[in-house]
Amino acid sequence: MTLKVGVIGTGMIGRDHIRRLTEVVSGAEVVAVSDANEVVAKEVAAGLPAATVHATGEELIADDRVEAVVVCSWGPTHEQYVVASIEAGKPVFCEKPLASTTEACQRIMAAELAGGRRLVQVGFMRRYDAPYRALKQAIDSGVVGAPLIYYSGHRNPSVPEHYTRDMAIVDTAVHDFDVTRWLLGEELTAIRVLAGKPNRHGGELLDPLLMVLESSSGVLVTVETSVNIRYGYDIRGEVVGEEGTAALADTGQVVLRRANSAGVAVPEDWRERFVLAYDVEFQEWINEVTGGRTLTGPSSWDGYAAQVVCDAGVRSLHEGDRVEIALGTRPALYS
Ligand code: NAD
Ligand code: ISE
Repeated sequence: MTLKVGVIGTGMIGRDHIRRLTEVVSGAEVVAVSDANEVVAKEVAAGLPAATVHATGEELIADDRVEAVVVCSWGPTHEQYVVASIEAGKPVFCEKPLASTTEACQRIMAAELAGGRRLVQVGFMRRYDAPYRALKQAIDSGVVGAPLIYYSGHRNPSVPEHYTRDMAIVDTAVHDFDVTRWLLGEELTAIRVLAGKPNRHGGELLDPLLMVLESSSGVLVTVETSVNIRYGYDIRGEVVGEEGTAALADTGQVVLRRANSAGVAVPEDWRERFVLAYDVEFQEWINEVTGGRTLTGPSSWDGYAAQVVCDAGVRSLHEGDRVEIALGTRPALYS
């Protein structure tokens, strides 16, 4: 069976996911696209065999040919499309963040819970990345003992013009919050955000940021965001356990030794670093949707939990204090 997909938002990641759905993974066909910028949507559709261009995302969701929706528009627009997809009874893969406020995430969960079945998956692709899966396996196997500290480093060489102060938390560190919850199998309960000496390439941004979080069993988590670090896109992760440590391996294939140093190639951006994770993420989603199976990827609850941590982080950044995080009870649909 081929899953007929409609893609809303044909910007950078929308186009990359369309390439993935058409040329890399099996079992899917892109039959409709839509973007607030119709010129861009038409350009993308011209490269596809049979894709209709819709003037609005809502029109695309209502299209009878569209069996599942992929949302790749800007974060603040996610809620309207995810809720409309749920109301139409169509599975929806939504790029992160699930929505840009805690309340919007709660409205999405309320709509999904009213239907009684999981229809939403959030694009937290790190869960599909081979080094992260190996790290989780190491933690779960107990080889390093009980985790005590987790360090998550998130470095971008530069960020676009529209990137604001809070985006280091809500757009960038949101990945670290999700992957930490997943690696530790625990919720995060408090956050404190610290800004120190700024990177001169960062302009008005507070960059880098160091966040100190606590998990429900007391694991200390540090998240570093450095979004103007120039040398490349670099993702770090290390768990310190009672009996040892486990760290993500560098992704380069070739270790270069020159000028008294040894090193591996550093990727340019997230597309290169996580290319295989995005592929696996989509293949598993397509297999589950076409097989009529319960979704197992990041849920609305995961999107909500990451957003609650983001909101607390932004408060901590603005007020300079430690902020407690409270999620409430997890509905059975997401257990
Ligand atoms: P982008 O600016 O390149 O593309 C976004 C597109 O959405 C633009 O073409 C814009 O015209 C369109 N758009 C804006 N409002 C719209 C609306 N109301 N309806 C339809 N289209 C609309 O941005 P991007 O980098 O592709 O990011 C898009 C989303 O993907 C964001 O939520 C971002 O956080 C996420 N993202 C995730 C990853 C990841 O690693 N998982 C990486 C990059 C981006
Ligand atoms: C971008 O939106 C992503 O999701 C990337 O994975 C992340 O590294 C980057 O900081 C974000 O801006």
